[in-house]
Amino acid sequence: YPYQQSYAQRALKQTNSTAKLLLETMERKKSNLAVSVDVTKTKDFLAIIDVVGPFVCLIKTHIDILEDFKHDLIQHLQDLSVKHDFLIFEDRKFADIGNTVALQYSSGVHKIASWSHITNAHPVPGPSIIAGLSSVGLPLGRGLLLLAEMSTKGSLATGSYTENAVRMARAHRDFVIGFIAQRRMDGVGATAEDAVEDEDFLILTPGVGLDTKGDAMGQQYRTPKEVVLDSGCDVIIVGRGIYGNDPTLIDAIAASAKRYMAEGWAAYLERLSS
Ligand code: 5BU
Repeated sequence: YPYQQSYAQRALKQTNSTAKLLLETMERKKSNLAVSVDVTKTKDFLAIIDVVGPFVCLIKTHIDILEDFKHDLIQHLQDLSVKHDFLIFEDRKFADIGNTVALQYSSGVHKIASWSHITNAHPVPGPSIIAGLSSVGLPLGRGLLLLAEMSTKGSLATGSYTENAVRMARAHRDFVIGFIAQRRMDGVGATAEDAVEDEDFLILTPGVGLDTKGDAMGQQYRTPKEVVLDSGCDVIIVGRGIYGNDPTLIDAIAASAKRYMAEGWAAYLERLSS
């Protein structure tokens, strides 16, 4: 299966330039770690990114969480992305009609498409959401992930919903590079006519933690080994497992990022040799 090949080999076959760049970056930095920087102050946000930067392939943002957002923050974020060689993923979870999501993606306060290599969308509106987002993102060379599954207890994104999400992605491979999911999606929901032998969707997986099993609001954690080795996912997304609840403990944050990077990469190497 393609996912048992190295990230470098898989990069060669990607047609979307962002998917290619992410896989190349993972190989170059020997990291399948994405850090989700969910803090409310710009100062903490940039300090965490600067300290975890060397250990990640990707930084995931919820830009609307920042209470002191000013647009010059974007330039700082982009400078850090160049300095430390990582991509940016705004976890926006678009979920509206094509026309509205195109405006939300291109415009407003945050102008997400202008700086975020990757964003994501709920498949709930149907294929028109991909048409709307790709009208903005494709000319910029961006990539989209569909939310095929979620990490939370009681998630409704299961069964035929997940299968239909994969079918939607399969029909839009120029822009949809993969999924937010908890396992591999290659071949899911395919019929005999679909040529899926070489299918290779990127799987980015939140709900990763080494020290706890969940939080008080339905989040569920698995270890990097469960996610990468047992479930075949490509990128581990870690938030509070790395910065806990004190975003100012910079040395501890660097140490945990290093630890998750090592665990994620070891699980990947074990998958390659299995
Ligand atoms: P945590 O601190 O590692 O629990 O943060 C997880 C992040 O991933 C957080 O930003 C969520 O919004 C995001 N997330 C998730 O946890 N589970 C999902 O299924 C999806 C996103 Br989609």
